[in-house]
Amino acid sequence: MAGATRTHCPYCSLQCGIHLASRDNGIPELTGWEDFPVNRGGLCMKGVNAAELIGHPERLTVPLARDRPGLPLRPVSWDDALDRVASAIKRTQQRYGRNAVGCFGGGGLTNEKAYQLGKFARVALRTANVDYNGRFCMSSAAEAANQAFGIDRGLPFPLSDLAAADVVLLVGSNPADTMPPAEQWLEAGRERGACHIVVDPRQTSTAKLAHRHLRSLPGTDLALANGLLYIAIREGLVDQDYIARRTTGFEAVRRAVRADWPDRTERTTGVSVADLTATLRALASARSAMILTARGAEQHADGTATVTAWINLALALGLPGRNRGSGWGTVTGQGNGQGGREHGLKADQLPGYRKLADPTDRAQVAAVWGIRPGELPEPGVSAYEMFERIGTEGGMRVLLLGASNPVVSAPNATRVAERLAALDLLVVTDFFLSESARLADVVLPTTQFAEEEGTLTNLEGRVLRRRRAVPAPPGVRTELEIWHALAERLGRGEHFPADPRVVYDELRRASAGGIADYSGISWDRLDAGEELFWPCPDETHPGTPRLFTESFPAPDGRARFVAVSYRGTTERPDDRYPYLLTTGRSRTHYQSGAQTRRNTALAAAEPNAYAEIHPELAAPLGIASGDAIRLTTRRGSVVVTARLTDAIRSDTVFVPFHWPRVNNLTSARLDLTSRMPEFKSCAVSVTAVNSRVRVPDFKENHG
Ligand SMILES: Nc1nc2c(c(=O)[nH]1)N[C@H]1C(S)=C(S)[C@@H](COP(=O)(O)OP(=O)(O)OC[C@H]3O[C@@H](n4cnc5c(=O)[nH]c(N)nc54)[C@H](O)[C@@H]3O)O[C@H]1N2
Ligand SMILES: Nc1nc2c(c(=O)[nH]1)N[C@H]1C(S)=C(S)[C@@H](COP(=O)(O)OP(=O)(O)OC[C@H]3O[C@@H](n4cnc5c(=O)[nH]c(N)nc54)[C@H](O)[C@@H]3O)O[C@H]1N2
Ligand code: SF4
Ligand SMILES: [Mo]
Repeated sequence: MAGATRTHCPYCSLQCGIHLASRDNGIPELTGWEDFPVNRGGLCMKGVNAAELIGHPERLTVPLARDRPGLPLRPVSWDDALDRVASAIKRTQQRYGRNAVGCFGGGGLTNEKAYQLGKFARVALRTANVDYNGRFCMSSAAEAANQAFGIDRGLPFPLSDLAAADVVLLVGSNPADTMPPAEQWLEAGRERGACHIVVDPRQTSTAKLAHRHLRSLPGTDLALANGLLYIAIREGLVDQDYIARRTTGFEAVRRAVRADWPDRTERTTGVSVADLTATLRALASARSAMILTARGAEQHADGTATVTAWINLALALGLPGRNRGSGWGTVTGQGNGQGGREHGLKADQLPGYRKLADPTDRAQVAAVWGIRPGELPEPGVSAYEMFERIGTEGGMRVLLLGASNPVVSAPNATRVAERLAALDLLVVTDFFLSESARLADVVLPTTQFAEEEGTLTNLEGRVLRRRRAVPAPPGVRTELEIWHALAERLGRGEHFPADPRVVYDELRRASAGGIADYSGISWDRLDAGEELFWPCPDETHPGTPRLFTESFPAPDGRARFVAVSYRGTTERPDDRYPYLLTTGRSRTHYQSGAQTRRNTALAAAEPNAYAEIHPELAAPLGIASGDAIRLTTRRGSVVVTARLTDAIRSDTVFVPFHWPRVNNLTSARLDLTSRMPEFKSCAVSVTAVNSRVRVPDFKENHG
């Protein structure tokens, strides 16, 4: 489209290409970018409607502050707002130490902003308390991939490889709803005769399109993967040659699964022996086969071990790096969920996927940052733990939060909201007054996608340019400008340039030689239309669309099997809480809903929170479709609308988390290594609600 700006959707990790063409009313026309190779013009309903975010009447355009707790937020000048924040930082750090001030970011931030926020925490604040919402998203898969392959890049191959896979096994992944334009690649495979298998307690849109649906019990994916590996070993279907040439550690895994015989796996997972055998044989006999995991498998207290079990199966079948259409991958979620975990926004990380605990990594990054390695803090605790420890010894008293809405999206959210309220100062940077921003003492209005320049890295590890199509409303500042202004007040302004291109070039230098090496990926190359996937170590390097074709990035070049066993960590149903609750997404809304609940079309399509329940579960309770029902767990309770469907297991309830209070239900049991919360399973009770009680409607849930 002539004269239109080529950029990307503000939402998920597919980062569909869009065109924004200016119009007289100031709201650009948004259309799919036909030549962009990921979506090829396709958009989902969230993307199609995203232009309404620009010029939205509820857009924040002036800083807000509360003069005392209990008083309302009122407009203040930028200087006033920034002075309040800077003096609280100084005062608090003097009195309680550096870690009393913390930062929390999000996977929607551009690479430049993710990098700069991580650096701001380490260099301007010198605090160990920094983490981000990717902890709630990708951390289990990242941990497992790092252990097995020595690298974590969501898909180690381009998305279009899905079309080349003869068999695709999707475990807890519902792309037909969560990434609809990606369906075209799966559809191309099915047209060629490929076989698709879905593991999900619900018969999702994705499962309906597949050839086989394994309706497993939530929280049992580890047992399922080990059970499939047992069958592969028993039937002599493991790839002995691949195991010998390309891996280490198989013997321990073979021993670990020796008791996972099929009828036992059937009892644990609810998947029949016939389905287990057919699934394994399909995977093992295909010329090319892919195993993809997503949040359904990963958001559990045993999420890391679960992903490890699926990677073990993929390795035993010789899939990673075998040919086009084979391998294991995790379907990254947020717009820059991938980049966010590479540039040092995570408590234990430095840019280039370096480790804060590693002396060499510290020295390298400190040199780029112009500080002594000893000035860098030690690794801090994970997202939920940071919230939990607010106000305690070593915990935060001042928090700078942006690009996340944890009051809605964090587990055990009542507790999180209570801890946030206990802060001396909460500073939220956003473009809408989200539920979390409403709790803030200072709110800083910032730019959104169509008003800013930068880069993001999509689920394939492809680096993309976000481009400015419209000017930001007067009074709004970019986050790079905000951090520059704050750093100046803290005496470290020269370390924090506000120009995204300058920040990006520093990011390239900081990542050079690291695992996620961006040094060869310049804005100029991207603007010239080059398709670049990291790692890309110099400006003549073509980038790396496919990893593992020759070797794995470990010192010995081999992938690692890691033995894991199913222990059943999920909160068990009992007499009081007789069902399993699982949570996830609807097609209509995005995440905490802060953006999509403000969209006219999307809010009208799905105005309020609902739960999917099976008619067999509903009938004895006297519940009909459309009734208000109360869901109660050991942590809290919420009223939602019942949607009866036989597409879900009759012992399981599903509720999307896009509305406030749903996460009052979920459990904050954390995975031992990744610290991922158990969003995807806990015990719940369901009761019919007196018909006078209404489900809170859109207006009340809104903002
Ligand atoms: N419409 C929409 N799209 C989105 C988002 C959004 O909020 N809305 N968010 C984006 C982000 S950040 C992410 S992370 C991705 C997530 O994308 P997905 O992982 O596809 O989404 P979820 O709905 O969280 O979970 C996927 C499926 O897991 C199933 N499930 C639940 N428990 C279990 C279990 O124990 N085992 C198995 N095998 N399956 C289980 C659920 O029924 C669900 O269908 O989506 C991205 N795209
Ligand atoms: N029960 C349950 N809970 C879950 C999940 C689940 O499956 N079940 N999934 C988890 C997952 S995978 C994720 S990723 C999280 C996501 O949950 P959140 O972290 O809450 O993500 P969003 O709703 O995208 O919040 C983004 C906020 O930042 C704002 N924002 C967007 N872009 C920017 C920016 O560039 N700068 C600034 N300053 N603000 C910006 C938006 O307006 C919005 O208020 O939820 C987790 N919570
Ligand atoms: S699939 Fe994701 S990136 Fe594509 S239009 Fe929808 S939300 Fe945007
Ligand atoms: Mo996510």
